Amino acid sequence: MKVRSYKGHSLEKIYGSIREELGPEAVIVSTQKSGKRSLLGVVTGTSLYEVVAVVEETGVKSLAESGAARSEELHRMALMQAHKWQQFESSMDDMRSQLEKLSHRTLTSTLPPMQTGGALPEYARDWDPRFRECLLQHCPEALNEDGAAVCREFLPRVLKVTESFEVKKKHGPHVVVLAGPTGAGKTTTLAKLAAQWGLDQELNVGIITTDTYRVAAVEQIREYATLLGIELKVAFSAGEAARAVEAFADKDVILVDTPGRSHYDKAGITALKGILSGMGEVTVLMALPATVDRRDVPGILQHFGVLNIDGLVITKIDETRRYDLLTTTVCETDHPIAFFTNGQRVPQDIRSASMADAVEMLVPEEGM
Ligand SMILES: Nc1nc2c(ncn2[C@@H]2O[C@H](COP(=O)(O)OP(=O)(O)OP(=O)(O)O)[C@@H](O)[C@H]2O)c(=O)[nH]1
Ligand SMILES: [Mg+2]
Repeated sequence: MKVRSYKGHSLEKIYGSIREELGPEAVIVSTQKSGKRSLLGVVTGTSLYEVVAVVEETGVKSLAESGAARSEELHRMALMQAHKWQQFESSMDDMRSQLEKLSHRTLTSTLPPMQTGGALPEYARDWDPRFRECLLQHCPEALNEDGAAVCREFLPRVLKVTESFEVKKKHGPHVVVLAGPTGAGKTTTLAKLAAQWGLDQELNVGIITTDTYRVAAVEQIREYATLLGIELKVAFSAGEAARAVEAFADKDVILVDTPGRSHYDKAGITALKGILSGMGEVTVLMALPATVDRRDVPGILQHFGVLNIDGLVITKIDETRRYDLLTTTVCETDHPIAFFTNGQRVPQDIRSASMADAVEMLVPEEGM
């Protein structure tokens, strides 16, 4: 393992040097800021930063595991598990694609001509065909050219939202994990929830980050934690994650950040599952950007499904006006939408998912 210390006046330049010299796997261990202090203790003049970064020289291993042999054995076991899991997943993939083809054929063969013609109302044109089929069977008027009002009335029977996500404190802290694709908004959402629960509801909140893969990921969440005055623990392994949860036994709620993963990165998602397995009972919320192509939603939900998702957070709803992906999420999963996020501002750009919002997103009132 390489450990390097960097000094400079600009964090951006320091991170650049770390990235250049140690590569993207480097992990920031500490950042210290110093400067001349006036008599009243106020830092004056230009700040000087000292950043310590480490990187494994061969593969990624736990930083905190002290016994090298134990660490190697664990690493070897993890690789074997990942390999077995990949074999299992690829046979499942084959089965899934066969089933998808079959169900697609069955559905499209039963669709009446109206479904493929131009007579559908604007709002339903890009909806998941399975969703339209459901409407056609249970409330066909909802797909008439002037069916918006009927459709708005029917949608609450099929959409699933939490309305109000409750923090449960029955047997120790409620552990809430944010998982999902890269850049989906996990860390930002976590900071919004931490602020809402910690500041507005005055709950005792702790944050654990397991995202030790990217340079600056730990720094990003550390900044939020510091700003919010919330304790943060960094977990590099399943063992550390378990110990961090134990150490936060006095908290009402523990928010856990995870590294972003492409849904095709099965090994990465499996490794994440391993880390979470040490945390006991957890509620996993999956961040899914509203901007995602709805045709990618089945793959994302299937691959992240190994984490036992409990609910969805639809992020970035401010970045699009098309919410067809909601029709696919309903066809793919029973998990309710717990939150919508609608901007980059922490903490205000988040709200509990309401049925009224979900209906409005699919059939906007002005479209009537
Ligand atoms: N417009 C908009 N931007 C958002 C929203 N939520 C997050 N973002 C932005 O999306 C970008 C990525 O957000 P992060 O919270 O870092 O995403 P992440 O899922 O933690 O990313 P990784 O950890 O790299 O996988 C940042 O620029 C956020 O400000 C949202 O609701 N709306
Ligand atoms: Mg993040």
